[in-house]
Amino acid sequence: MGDIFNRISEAVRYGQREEIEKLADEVIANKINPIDAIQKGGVDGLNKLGEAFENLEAFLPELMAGGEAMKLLINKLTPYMESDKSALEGTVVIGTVKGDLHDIGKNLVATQLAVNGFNVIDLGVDVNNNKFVEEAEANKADIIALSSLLTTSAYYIQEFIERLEKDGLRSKYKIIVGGGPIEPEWAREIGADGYSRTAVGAVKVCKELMKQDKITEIIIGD
Ligand code: B12
Repeated sequence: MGDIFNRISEAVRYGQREEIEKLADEVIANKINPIDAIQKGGVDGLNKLGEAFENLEAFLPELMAGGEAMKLLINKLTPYMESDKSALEGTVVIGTVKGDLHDIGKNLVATQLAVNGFNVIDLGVDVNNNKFVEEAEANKADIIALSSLLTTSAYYIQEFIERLEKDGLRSKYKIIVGGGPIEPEWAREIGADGYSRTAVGAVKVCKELMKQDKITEIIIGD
């Protein structure tokens, strides 16, 4: 099984879409858990690509090709994800914050929440703080989920929480944050209610958040 994850990782790292098509079919045919294929294969490949980009061994076109290959993998495997929609868990408004166009991780979190019974309103990328508030109010959201992959855009998460406090809306919503540069310690510092490094962990955190009226200590997922 490790071998197929390595092959997926390599195909994403080098943006090989045709290879991804074949590997996704192999995952489906062999009934391999699609989440494992995405996490242990695809995410690993993107991490390697990210490192290469940092070391000037890969450039923007490669970054884009890798992102596209990953999206293809996710699109092909999403219909095969196990779903548990026994009861409506709650409503989550999710988006990638202002200035940030990365949406692969955010989409994974949104999909996992949706297949696990949450009503998910996905605002897309480059979402400004007004939009998060407007949509949360309009959809009577329980949870607002913010994703950031850039150190520069992560600051808007902090600004968002401060703004909710100022507007007297903070206690109305549970806030969960995540994305590459976000560390759990920072999430705690800025007053978020939940944090997770993975999409599966995000579901657990959101379920836990729905059980509690008042969050006294941040809930950290895996
Ligand atoms: C693919 C990619 C791109 C693609 C994005 C395609 C797309 N549609 O998303 C493109 C080519 C567009 C891109 C552009 C840029 N990128 Co880029 N990109 C990446 C790369 C390689 C992978 C990101 C990814 O999708 N990872 C896989 C997903 C599944 O992981 P994830 O997003 O972290 O999500 C997981 C968790 O974090 C968590 N999660 C995510 N969101 C949330 C939200 C909540 C609420 C919760 C609970 C959890 C959670 O769950 C997810 C599932 O496991 C990363 C490197 C890396 N290792 O991350 C660089 C990286 C993020 N990019 C980087 C940079 C610098 C850029 C550019 C500025 C490059 C440039 N010079 O133009 C631009 C910025 C564009 C913009 N304004 O946003 C840097 C950021 C450095 C920093 N800390 O600020 C990185 C880290 C690369 C590097 N090592 O230098 N990029």
